[in-house]
Amino acid sequence: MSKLRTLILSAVALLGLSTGANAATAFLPTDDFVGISFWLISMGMLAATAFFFMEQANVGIQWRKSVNVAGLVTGIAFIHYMYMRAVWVETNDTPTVYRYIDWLITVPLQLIQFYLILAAVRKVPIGVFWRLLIGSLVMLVGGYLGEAGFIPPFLGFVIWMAGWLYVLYEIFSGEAGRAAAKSGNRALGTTFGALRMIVTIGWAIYPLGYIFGYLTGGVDTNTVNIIYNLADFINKIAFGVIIWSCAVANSRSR
Ligand SMILES: *C/C=C(C)/C=C/C=C(C)/C=C/C1=C(C)CCCC1(C)C
Repeated sequence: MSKLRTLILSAVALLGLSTGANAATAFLPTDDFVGISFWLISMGMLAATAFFFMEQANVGIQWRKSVNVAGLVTGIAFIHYMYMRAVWVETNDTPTVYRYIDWLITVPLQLIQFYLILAAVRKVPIGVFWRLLIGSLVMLVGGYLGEAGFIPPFLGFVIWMAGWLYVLYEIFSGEAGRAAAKSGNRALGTTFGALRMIVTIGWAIYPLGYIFGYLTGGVDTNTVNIIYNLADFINKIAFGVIIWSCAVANSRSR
């Protein structure tokens, strides 16, 4: 049985090696720094995913959902990074469609985290969950329709901004923000504040990449991709780590 497995694994490995027909384009050149950033971030996503899922065992039961969702976000991003990396290394093109599919799934999951971490320490109305979900979907659909040319790009940008501002309102001064302020939980207050800063400042990196990449004369694919990759590191991995540390702090004090 184990011999058979070794045989199958070797066959798969050989097949994998032999499909890299054109070494010049199929492998990462030493001076392709954008490609290197794709590799680094994809491995970071893998490590973060394994870490969050393993840490399930070390947090209180009411925090497992949040730490789980953090792992789902980096896991989904990891799979997309494998594809984005291949598109970049083989064609030097921006893998827009993979990014948007990734955002379509991970952005709503991340906003739902605000609901989940509140729900871990107190009662929260379910309306908070729905408003965060709907706000994030409005944002993403607007952005995609604009970038894909179904509606004028400027209109897409405006819809994005509207959805984003709505979400910011909810987490700063809306029901979610007020619930966090009233929670009386120190670790939650700090965490909620840090996550809010990520959604405000960390997320602003994407439109900056968009402006530097697309709106400053010609399309600079290097800049767009390196900025988006860096942003994903902060907004997905660091975001998850902050949630995890809050979960650990709260589990210990119980
Ligand atoms: C994990 C991925 C995340 C958190 C992605 C966030 C993406 C954005 C905040 C994108 C924003 C954009 C605008 C505000 C204007 C139009 C261009 C976009 C789509 C880059």
